[in-house]
Amino acid sequence: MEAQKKRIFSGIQPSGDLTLGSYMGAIRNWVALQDEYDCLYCIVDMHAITVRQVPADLRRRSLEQLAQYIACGLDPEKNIMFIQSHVPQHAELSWVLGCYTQFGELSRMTQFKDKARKHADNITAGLFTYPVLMAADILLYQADLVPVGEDQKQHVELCRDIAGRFNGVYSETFTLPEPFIPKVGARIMSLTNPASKMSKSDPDGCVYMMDKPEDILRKFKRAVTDCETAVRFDPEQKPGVSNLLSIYCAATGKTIAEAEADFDGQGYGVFKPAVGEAVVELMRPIREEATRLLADKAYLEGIYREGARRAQQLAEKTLRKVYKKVGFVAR
Ligand code: ATP
Ligand code: LTN
Repeated sequence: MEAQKKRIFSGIQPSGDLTLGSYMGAIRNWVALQDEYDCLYCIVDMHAITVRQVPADLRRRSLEQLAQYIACGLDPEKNIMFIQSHVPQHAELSWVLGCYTQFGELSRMTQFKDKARKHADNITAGLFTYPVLMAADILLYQADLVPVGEDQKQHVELCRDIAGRFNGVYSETFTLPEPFIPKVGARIMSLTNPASKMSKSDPDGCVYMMDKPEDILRKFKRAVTDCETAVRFDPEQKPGVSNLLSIYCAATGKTIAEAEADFDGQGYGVFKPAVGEAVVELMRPIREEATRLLADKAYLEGIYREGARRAQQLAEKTLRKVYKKVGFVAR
């Protein structure tokens, strides 16, 4: 009999169009892992409303995101792909887990602190408890591995702590998940401000997966560098150039040393467009395929409906166990 495959869960918020960061930090790994693992890939729309969204945009982007997942190479036959709000068990488990999470733990989350600063006029309870919902996402499916970018490591660690605590109070209930963070591309920085992460809800300095080739090239030509000319990897002294080198390596599969050698003695005038070209070629087939898929709404609907059905079956098993352990009367 074939050994049980390990399980993966990951998700992205439909809070903006997907970026080069979402691709290099997360989706690319999802594709690489889909054969070896039993995978669930989610469109986490409930997380997206922790900051204000325009309803029509949220709806459109959720569908676009599914098309982009598939265009990146995720096979709907191999993976369960679904929309978070279609599986009510996420909200249900989130409530329970919130009762096993400390206020102090949530207060220390850097993403909360960052977003609270950015949305100072709308710091909601949802934004604060965001990591609890994320823990529910992961624990509902007993995931072993969570492929994410560097910025999400703290949330996955909190998820482990919550799971460990629950298991300790009751008995073994949840699998403790590990973050899976890529070696190259784990933290792509903004092209206009290399001190901050490239983030889809921060359009400045962002390269979107669906950007046209000429827009991608223009953004790279304008990318912030420094006043030297040497193409050298040095994140402290040369954050802009180092970020471009990381992107170039992630796009071409070259090592940093090989990339530095490629541009030895050549200035930024050659280097920046070359990085742009590498990204254009990486994104071209994805953009074309996503555009094609988006024209077929019935196909996409079939995938997310079937995904939700399969996800619910798995989620319900865990939720029943949890409800029983905490002492709820069986329905
Ligand atoms: P938002 O701006 O709404 O917070 P975001 O662009 O930061 O969104 P998320 O939806 O939070 O993106 O992240 C999706 C996935 O992509 C996560 O696994 C995250 O770690 C990864 N990711 C996001 N941005 C980057 C980046 N700049 N570099 C590497 N990985 C990233
Ligand atoms: N918080 C993640 C999105 C997310 C997620 C998850 C990632 C929500 N639930 C579960 C992995 C596993 C983010 O990318 N900002």
